Amino acid sequence: MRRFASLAFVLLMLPASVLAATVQIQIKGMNFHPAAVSVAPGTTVVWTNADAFGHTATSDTRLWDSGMLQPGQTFSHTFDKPGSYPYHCAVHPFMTGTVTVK
Ligand SMILES: [Cu+2]
Repeated sequence: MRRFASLAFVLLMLPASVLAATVQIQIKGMNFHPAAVSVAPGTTVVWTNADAFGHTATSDTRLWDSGMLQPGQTFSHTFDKPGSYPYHCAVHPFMTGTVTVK
């Protein structure tokens, strides 16, 4: 019975991790694709540098900073609180994007 209880507990805990959403953003052609994403709280955003040179994904308010992402490298950040989160590339400040959490 105790064994069943722990199994039930494991099954109950599964959905949270399985359903935790991930959104992919490609850094390509000196742009973020897509530049604007809207996600639910708890979503992990993954940036992948698909360009041939380095970029960053840097929060305008310093909430996160990927540091230099070389070609092929990824960076992820989980957004828990609703709000609008603008970011840019520190190397190319004209590269901008926004993550909206709601
Ligand atoms: Cu850049």
